[in-house]
Amino acid sequence: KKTTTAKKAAPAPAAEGFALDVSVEQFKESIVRNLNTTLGTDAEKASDKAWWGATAAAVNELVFSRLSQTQKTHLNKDTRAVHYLSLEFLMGRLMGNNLQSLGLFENAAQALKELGHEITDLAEEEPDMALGNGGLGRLAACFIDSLASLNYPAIGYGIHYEHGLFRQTIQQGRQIERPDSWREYGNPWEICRPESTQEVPLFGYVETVFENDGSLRKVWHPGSVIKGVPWDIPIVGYKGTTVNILRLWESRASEFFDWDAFNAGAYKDAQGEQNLAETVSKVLYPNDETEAGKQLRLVQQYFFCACSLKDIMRRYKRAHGDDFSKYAEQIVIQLNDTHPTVAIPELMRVFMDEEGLNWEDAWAICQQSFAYTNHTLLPEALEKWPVYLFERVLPRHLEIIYEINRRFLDEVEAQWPGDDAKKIKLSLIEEGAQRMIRMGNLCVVGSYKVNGVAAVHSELVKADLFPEFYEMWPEKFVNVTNGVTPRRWLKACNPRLSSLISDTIGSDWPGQLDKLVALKPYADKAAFQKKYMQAKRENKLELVNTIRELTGVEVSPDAIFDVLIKRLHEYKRQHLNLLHILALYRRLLENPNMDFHPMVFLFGAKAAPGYKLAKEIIFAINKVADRINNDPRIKDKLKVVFLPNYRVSLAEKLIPAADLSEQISTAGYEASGTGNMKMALNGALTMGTMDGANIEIAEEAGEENMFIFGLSVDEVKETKAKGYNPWDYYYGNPEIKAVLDWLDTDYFTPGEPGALSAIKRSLLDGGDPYLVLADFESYSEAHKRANEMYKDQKAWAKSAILNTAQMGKFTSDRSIEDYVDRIWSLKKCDVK
Ligand code: AZC
Repeated sequence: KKTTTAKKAAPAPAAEGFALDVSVEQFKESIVRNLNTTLGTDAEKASDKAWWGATAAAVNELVFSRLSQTQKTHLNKDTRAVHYLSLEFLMGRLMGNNLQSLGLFENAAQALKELGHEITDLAEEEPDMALGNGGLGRLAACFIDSLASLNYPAIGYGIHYEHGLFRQTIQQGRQIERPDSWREYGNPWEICRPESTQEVPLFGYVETVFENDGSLRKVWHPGSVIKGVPWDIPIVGYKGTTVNILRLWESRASEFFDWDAFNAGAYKDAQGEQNLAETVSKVLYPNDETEAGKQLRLVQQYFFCACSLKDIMRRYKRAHGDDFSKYAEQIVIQLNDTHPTVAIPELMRVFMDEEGLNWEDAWAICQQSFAYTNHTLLPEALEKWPVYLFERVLPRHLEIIYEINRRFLDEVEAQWPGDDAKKIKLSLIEEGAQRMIRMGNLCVVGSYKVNGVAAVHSELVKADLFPEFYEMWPEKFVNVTNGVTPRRWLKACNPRLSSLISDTIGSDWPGQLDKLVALKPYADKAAFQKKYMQAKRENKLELVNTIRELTGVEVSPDAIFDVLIKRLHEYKRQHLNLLHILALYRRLLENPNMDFHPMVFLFGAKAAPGYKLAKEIIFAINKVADRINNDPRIKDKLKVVFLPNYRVSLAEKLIPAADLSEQISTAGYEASGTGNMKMALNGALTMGTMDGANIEIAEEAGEENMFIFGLSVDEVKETKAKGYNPWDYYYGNPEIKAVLDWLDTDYFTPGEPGALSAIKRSLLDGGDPYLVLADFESYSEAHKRANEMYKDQKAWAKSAILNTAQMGKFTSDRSIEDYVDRIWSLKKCDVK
């Protein structure tokens, strides 16, 4: 009987159980070799940027083989896959995450140290990939991380913007926008795939061909064609076996040119449209929740949808040829908001005009292939496109939309016979001075599932946004509460807390976040509390340095760090926080010995360049900060810091250091929020309204471990229905009156009285649409509770630990499993 005899040499001790077998020595060798062969320099003269590039190249050596292995496996097994169409992917930096996923972070750090470099310093050399605005784009990034980590076949499709979200600087207190040139000097993480280039038709006209057999055929003669060149970013799953891709399309001018159409007069502005080809993927639209309403934005949307569908079709045909009976079985296309809606009529066009299917067959496949995620109820964010624009840019798609609408309105007639008001309300076309296409309605009609992003939001989608559609197709509507990847948002960004957790309960939690509940018994233990608060304090000390470097403001780590980081929007109510800061400032001026634990209020926010009031709020925060930070009378009790250029990599520094997490939207307006999850996971206590996912965070963490305030969703509705009058609060609460009147003086803007009045005007003359004044008192009371509780460090530590312990639900892995169960029906595919 043969037993194993050969004694294998023990592999070099790896930092993690799952880590690749790459020793520190091997990593060093790879970095130095790449310094020579990839970067063309050497260890003596290499810049930090080159060292970073060489480290990235060393990581890629490990990633690329897994990438091809994954692609081969998916091809051979011919698995059903999800195609995540999103105009935004807010990836941030990739080095830390890729190393974490491969289990090589410690070895890489050690290798670099032995070569004379700190990995944390080199990490700063990497520009953020900021191809998104905010929550929606970051969610897409967390989702593709989880899809790969859970071994699901998936591909993300988006645009390879030359410029991501603008870089924000602050000058004299005001936001200045500068272009973001993230790949000016190349990007080591991406691979260009010219062999998969696609052509995208635009403009022109539609010809009706009368066939001899009496049938009709539609032929689109495009006025111009642009090229889409794909760039692939490998997405390394946690523990590294699946490497999926994010495929981003870049636009280029095409050699192909329809001279016939041109001569026939369909191609009007040759020069303009030639330029268009190069500009389609130039910039990300910096509008969060409102639409640019520009032709270029529509072209962007169509461009990336058309390229992606062609790519999907190419892969489908490789396995199934022209037999489309398996299309919906193999392919699910998730629409991240309405931005990729035009994919629906595009797939209809491809099936009918290019593949020869009839309407019924084509429509049946479409309706079983698309699913749509709604991210907001704000009416200004619900996309509508003028009919004339479609007529010009996508004439064939307009015809198809009309036909979808005609058939859909027949269904409406069947459901509500003779009810014309219903038809007017539900029609895909909004009638009026300017006829508009309602993209949300088209999404609901063309998709087999529609989901909101938190429980309360999904209920409002059914009850308020699409009530008739819900009546027609109740089974279409589902909820999938958002989540965040714990790999980036705890393991990588908060190494101190991460090691403490792993030392206490083991290291499985990044892949199974509900394991964190094992921390609960430690919440009461003095020794653990001490270590937990020590990690927080060290994170705060690090942030103190960052704040000094970025703003010159000196803050104390002993103060409560109160953090409000998100896009600037009235509904998110940064100005509620500001008014409360003014109230605290007054109270301290009146009574400098007031019983109050010192606080540092930290803000990070970009405003859409055209959003005037949002920019005025940024200006006001900065002016108030200047005054307060330099007022010796209250010194050190209150500090206000606006950190410029808020982005993913800055969030990674702020979140681990937060004591209080400000989640103060008007109830019913924040669909979910994801920053709320990140901060609670890292042990910040939420100061929040009962809105979005805050409600579910309260269910998990316990209301006693948060500071809940303000009107509920129903109370907000009631208040508005009764006829809300902000003046009642102005005259009814002397503190509100005092802080609002303060904005009219020149106290914060010497020599310029009224420079901050825009906020007061919006709250009084403007009617205070987001009920800032109605929630002010309750907010102020909640802050008193928080301040009081912080003095009892044990009680605070216990609540903070219980937050971390009970955030398991909010891993994006759980969100993805919910999508799989409720919408995608995918199967895991193991990659060897
Ligand atoms: C955001 C929602 O405002 C936020 O509540 C949610 O958590 C996030 O999506 C992810 O679902 N919406 C957007 O970012 N919207 C746009 C157009 O950017």
